[in-house]
Amino acid sequence: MSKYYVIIVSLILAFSCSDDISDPCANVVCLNGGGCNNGKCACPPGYLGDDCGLTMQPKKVRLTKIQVTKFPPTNTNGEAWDSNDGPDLYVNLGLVDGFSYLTTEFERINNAISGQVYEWDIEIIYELEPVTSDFVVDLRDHDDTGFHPLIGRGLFKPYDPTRGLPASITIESSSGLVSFRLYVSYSF
Ligand SMILES: [Ca+2]
Ligand SMILES: [Ca+2]
Repeated sequence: MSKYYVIIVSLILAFSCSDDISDPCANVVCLNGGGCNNGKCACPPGYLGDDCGLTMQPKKVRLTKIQVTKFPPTNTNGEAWDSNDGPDLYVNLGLVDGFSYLTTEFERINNAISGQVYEWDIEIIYELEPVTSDFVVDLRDHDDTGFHPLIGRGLFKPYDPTRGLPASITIESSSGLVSFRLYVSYSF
């Protein structure tokens, strides 16, 4: 065997080796927390597509926390919710269809102050289904008279493909005076 043959074979091996070690993920971009594996994106739960840019419809959307981030100090007539102190907040949530509230009253927050944020951790397992249905969330002032004035009402869908899969859903009442933030988790 000539030494030239050995050199040529060595050069061929060197080039093919350099091809082998080139990174197949060098030009691959994976969205939404996906990782590249051998040139292909491996997507986290809920995401699919070549670059993990598509969201999957969740089977379940579970409510974990409700926040009221904004409410007005008075009703639309400019009157305080309660004459001597702040409103006694509670939240109801349910399907819009027939206003069949799925929740009983969450614990009441007495004498709330407009401008502060209030929140309710959801300790029971509470699933918002069907996930693409219209839901309503109401903020009311509990009164001993038994009539509980509506402070604000927001509408939302637990899953909206244009929104993707955020960890929290922000909802404004139609007046814009009341804002809710619903913290959710998804399963697929
Ligand atoms: Ca009160
Ligand atoms: Ca009250």
